[in-house]
Amino acid sequence: MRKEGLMENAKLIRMAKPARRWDDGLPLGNGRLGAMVMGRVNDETIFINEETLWYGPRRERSNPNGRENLEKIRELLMKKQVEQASFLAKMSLTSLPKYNNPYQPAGDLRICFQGHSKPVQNYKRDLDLSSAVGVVEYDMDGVHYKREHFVSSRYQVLVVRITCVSLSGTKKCKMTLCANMSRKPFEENTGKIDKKTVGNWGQNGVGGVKYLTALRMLSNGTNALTGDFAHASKASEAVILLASRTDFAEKSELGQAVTDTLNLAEKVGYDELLKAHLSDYRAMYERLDFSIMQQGEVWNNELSTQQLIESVRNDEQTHVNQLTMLLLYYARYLMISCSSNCLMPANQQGMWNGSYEPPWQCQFTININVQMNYWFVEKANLAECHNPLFSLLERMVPNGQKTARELYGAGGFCAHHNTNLWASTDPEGIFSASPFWVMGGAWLALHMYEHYLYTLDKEFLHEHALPVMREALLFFKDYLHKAPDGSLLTGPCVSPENTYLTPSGEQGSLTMGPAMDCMILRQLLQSYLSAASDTDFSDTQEIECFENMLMGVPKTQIGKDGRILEWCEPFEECEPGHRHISHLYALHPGHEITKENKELFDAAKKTLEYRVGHGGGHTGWSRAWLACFYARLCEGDKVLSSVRELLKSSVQDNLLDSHPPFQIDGNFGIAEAIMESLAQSHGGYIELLPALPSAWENGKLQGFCLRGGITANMQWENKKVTRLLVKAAKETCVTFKFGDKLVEAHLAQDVWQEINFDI
Ligand code: FUC
Repeated sequence: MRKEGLMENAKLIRMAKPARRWDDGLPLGNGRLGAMVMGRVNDETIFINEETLWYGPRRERSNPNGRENLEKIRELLMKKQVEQASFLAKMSLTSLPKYNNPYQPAGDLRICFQGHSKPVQNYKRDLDLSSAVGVVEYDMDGVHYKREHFVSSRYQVLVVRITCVSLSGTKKCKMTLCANMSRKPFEENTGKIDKKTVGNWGQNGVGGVKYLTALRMLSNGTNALTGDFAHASKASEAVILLASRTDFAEKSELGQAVTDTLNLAEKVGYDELLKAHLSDYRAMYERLDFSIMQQGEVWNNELSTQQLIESVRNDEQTHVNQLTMLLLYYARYLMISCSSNCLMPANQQGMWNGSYEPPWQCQFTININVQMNYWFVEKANLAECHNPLFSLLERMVPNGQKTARELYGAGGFCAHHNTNLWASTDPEGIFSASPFWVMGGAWLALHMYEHYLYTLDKEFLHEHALPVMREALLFFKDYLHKAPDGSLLTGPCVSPENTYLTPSGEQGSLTMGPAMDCMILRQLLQSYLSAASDTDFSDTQEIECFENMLMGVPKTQIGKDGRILEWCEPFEECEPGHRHISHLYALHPGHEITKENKELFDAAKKTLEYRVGHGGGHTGWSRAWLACFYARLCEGDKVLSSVRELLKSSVQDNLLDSHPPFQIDGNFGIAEAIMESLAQSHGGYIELLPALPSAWENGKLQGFCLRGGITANMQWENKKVTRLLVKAAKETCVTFKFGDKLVEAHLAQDVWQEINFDI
């Protein structure tokens, strides 16, 4: 049974022509296997990704001279000799070698049709978000051609069904087509794998993962293999099944694993593959329903997504609400497609990558980007999509213990600003404003705590969250530097990835105790202490040590001009409109700065105004973060302006976020901003419609989650909550807030209950 309202209008990403670049494609995926569909008429290319296919081997990269130079670098920084400190840090703290190897494509699936070059009419390339099926359709020479694509999670295959029917009903139509895999320019082996299967295989660099991608073509015509092609002749229906694996996590022999997968998919057949896909996908996708359509507005599936976006660029209002809804639906679709039932979390491009030398190696950047990917997942009722991030984090812990020991002589674990398939925790790169930053592990550990706050899953708290949080804190116990005034400082460190000017005109990024570090550390300490003090994770002595640490972490400072200080001194930014706004961490995603704390709240507002006034938000993800800040500042119309700006300047025609180039964090970050405008639960109570833009005056949000184990259905009219139904995972007392009204409610476990604001 469908939930009311969900299927009224299919939610489509609609393209009117084939893609020109790989990232103009339709992204499909099941977390492990990704496909980007170009939709070309004759020479079709579908870019294939396997989430563990990275280049090169696992490497140990710690700088052997880090530890011996650490105190010297700190001394120089404390004496404000920034240039000398940076010079020494560059040589002694950066890794050997410097860069992570890239995440790379599994290859291109090519599909070619014989005699298929006549003019085309009625071309459409649609991604239906409510079914996770991508469709390419067109007419040629009196025949209607249709290709349906989806990636099955249950059966681990990409399925492409190609059909043709005569438009007049008179003519019998048949296709002759072939398919193969290639991997230009890194082709190692291609050919037959068994009598119905072809593919490509190899090892991705010396010591790298071994991979195998294989496909079969099944049709109602004649099927055969020639060279490294599978082909079908005289068919009116053909189904391509494709599977891909690496030996990173595969226990059985690759050929066997892939053949078994294809055998099973072939045996169950197309109908079962589709049925299972729809049922698995919809079980997650349909948990949430969102609408902000105003009276008289209609969902428009006639226009392409590009035309809808173009209307916003022309300053029209007509389709802004539809696109806002699409942004949230799309973010949920993308998250399910790249981060469910899999090993690796969403990387910079989710899991889609058509390049062997992708931007920033398409890795996991953990000084904002990966965290941004996951901000919205709990509230968007996709908690399990967080799991791949947690398993990567747990694999980072032993590596980070080694990094902590070798580079800083400290216990516990730490991670720097990038990680990869092998859960690397070393500093990455040499650009002075990014690698020297030890907060990656601590920030990610807070994601585990957030997961607990949303789910109240005590087992997860005890088995996963607290152990990782404790390891992160043990690092700081040894690593923090005691300044002469007794405060405990991180450092050498940076405020990601900004640079300052010293009063003497020197440029620097290396520093001690920047605001963001203090904010993350304070939140981690407070969270750990509130959850662990009555368990046996830490003995009294350790708890006392963490409590002392909490007192020593510098408080957030406000400068003379009323802005929050980004560094421990009132330095001027070299780039006042810098894309990172790290010193507002405590406003969002942190929750130290709330409207109850007026001084900091006002300072946060000023900080933001200054950044925006100097051109801030020029990358997609930065724009999305601005929108999140505005939601926390309860400025709904500015959230909407940020959504508009994102649509105007930072999305591609297929609505994928653009840095530029394509980077997925903005898609996920804007979903967080939309959800935070509608409900917030970080301040110890639940606030409804805290930042509602005027243009969203009526709407509904059904099936969203809040901290405290709460699921809720909300409707509003004329900007007033008209219906609120909530259910708690555990019996609890909660305060709900709407405007000035407060309602205290006692919620029984697992019972839907109505909350009435008497408006
Ligand atoms: C951080 C950002 C860049 C980019 C990269 C992947 O380094 O500063 O803008 O998003 O990550």
